[in-house]
Amino acid sequence: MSRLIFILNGPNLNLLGKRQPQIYGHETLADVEATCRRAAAELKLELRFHQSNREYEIIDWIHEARDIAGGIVINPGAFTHTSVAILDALNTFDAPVMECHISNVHKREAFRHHSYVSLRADGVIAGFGTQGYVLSMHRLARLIDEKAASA
Ligand code: CA2
Repeated sequence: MSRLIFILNGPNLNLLGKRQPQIYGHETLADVEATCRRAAAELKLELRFHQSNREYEIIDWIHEARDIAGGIVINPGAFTHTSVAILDALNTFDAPVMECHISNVHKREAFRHHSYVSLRADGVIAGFGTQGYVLSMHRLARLIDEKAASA
């Protein structure tokens, strides 16, 4: 099982730390990436970290991950609630998928309560702030370790 994981971020997450800190906190996406890279080193994972405002780019990264990655952490942003295409792409990926939201989407508007991605995700985390990314990585590392041990 590959120890390479992809962390994929959807639209507007490039603005993290620059707007709406009351919802998304003060850390920038670069801060989150640095934290994830430190966690990856501790967990002996290799990491590819991406963000895009374009649905097709996220789909292309999921396709790229299909042949090489042991797991995906995805915060699809607003595509969570709209994108059958991202769900379809994730359904072609065989290794574990963690869906991660910085805010507690269930405490927010009703349209955020439904997630297409949750139909595929092996785990979902919401409302843990940016710490949710590292928690998702720990879960992926555990699943990768367990799979390796049982092989
Ligand atoms: O809580 C999350 O992580 C979300 O996936 C974030 C999405 C939102 O549409 C989802 O419902 C929940 C929005 C990302 C927007 O990120 C911004 C960050 C800073 C300033 C403005 C937007």
